[in-house]
Formats: sequence, C-alpha cells, structure tokens
Amino acid sequence: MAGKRRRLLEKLLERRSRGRLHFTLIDPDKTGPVEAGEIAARAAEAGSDAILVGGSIGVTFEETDGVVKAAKRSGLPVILFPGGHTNASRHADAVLFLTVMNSDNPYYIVQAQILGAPLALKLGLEAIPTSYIIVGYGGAAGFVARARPIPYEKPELAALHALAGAMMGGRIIYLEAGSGAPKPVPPEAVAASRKLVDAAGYGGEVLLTVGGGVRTPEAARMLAEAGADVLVTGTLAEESPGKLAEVVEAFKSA
Ligand code: 1GP
Repeated sequence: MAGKRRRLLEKLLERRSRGRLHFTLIDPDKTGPVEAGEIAARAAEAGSDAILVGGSIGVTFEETDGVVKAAKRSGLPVILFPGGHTNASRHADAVLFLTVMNSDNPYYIVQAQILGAPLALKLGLEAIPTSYIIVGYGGAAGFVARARPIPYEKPELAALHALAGAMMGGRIIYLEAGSGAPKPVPPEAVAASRKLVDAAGYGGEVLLTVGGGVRTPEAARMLAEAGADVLVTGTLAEESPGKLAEVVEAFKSA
C-alpha cells in the first residue's frame, strides 16, 4: 500500500507499468519563470510525464520557487533535482533525494541529505530515494559533485553501481552523462544495469533513468531498447523545442 510518503513514486511506477516515461529538466539558474512556464507547457504537449527543476551551480531559493510555480501550471508533477541541500521549494511535489554514488565528497554522499531532510519535512516534499551515477563526461554535475565518472567503455562498472544503488534502497537509479554531454550514457551501460538490477529482483520497484546529451530520436530509441524506464532531457527543450516531441515519441514507442 502506497503511504503518503511515496505517493508520486508509486504513481510513476504504476504509469511505467503501462509504458516508458520522459522527464523534462529545467535549470532555474539558466531559465526564468516565464520561459520555464513555456517549456513546461511544451513538454506536457510533447508527452513528458514530469518536470525536474534543478541545477548544479548558483541556484537560489527564489529562482527555484519561481520556476516550480510556473512549471506547475503545465499540470505535470514537478520534482526537485537539487544540486545541494538549499535547492528547495514548498510548491514542488517531490524531491529526488539523491546520493551521488561515485562522489569522493561526503557532502554529496550523505551530508547534503542530512541537511536537506529537515527542509523536505518542513516543506512537505515527498523524498524519492535516488541513486545518482555519473558516467563519462559528467558535465557540471560530475565536476561539482566531485564524481569519479565511470568510463564510457566500462558498462559493467555502471551496472555494479546500479545494483548497489537498488540494494541501498534507491528507487530511481539515475545514469547521468551530464547536461550537454557530447554523447549520452552508452546503451551498453544501460543494458548491463538493467540486466543486473532485474536479475537481483528489483525490476518492478525501480525506475532505471538515463539523461545527459540526448538530442536525437535515434539516441532515445537506443536507450529505450537497452532497457531504460525513464529518459531525461534538458537542453533539447531549450534549444530545439520542435524536436522534443519526436524524441519523446521515439523513446516511448521503441
Ligand atoms: C539530465 O543532465 C541531464 O539527466 C540533462 O541533460 O541537458 O544534455 O539534456 P541535457
């Protein structure tokens, strides 16, 4: 039985049982509320299932609040994707309560969570346990979180992180290439993670999520075929909004 604390997660898992999901990421440091509202509306039209709000650098409370409120008007659930414990807003539905599995810095492994927990409680945010795994390029997220990114050509290492993430209670297992990555997480890393997580019996309980550098329907299709449950795109909605629907469709229909 889904408790109050797991409302959105249960809804997403239930929706996943009927088909793959797509999330659109908006960074409040780069995008103001007006544009965020437009992006979220376009994302809803394109078939996105949720809006993620967050960024690695320079995001203020006010910016987060403004973007979350604007994104809510799309009717989609809005989930915080925090770069640190201060990225919070009471207007969001939930927060990816994430640990950076391959960080060297205790702040990103457990301290941000300890400092963020009372904020999530006070603001009434559902905390979705998330195992965040940075692969290859890593972008600002990888640099700021002091990750040791998993090499592109080592899918078995990504899979071990994914399995450990599921065993540690992660419900979103998030393979991240970094925003603007020159190439996405390799499908081999997704496939190896899918195989191991399923073999260990976590299949229906976790959402294997992948993001960073996905710009084409072909890339989206390959990640779907490799076994991803959720695709996240950010840059696409800002830079080539016309392509967003195509990418979402390719991912969902593969
Ligand atoms: C979400 O960081 C990504 O996982 C977003 O990446 O901006 O490259 O789509 P893009």
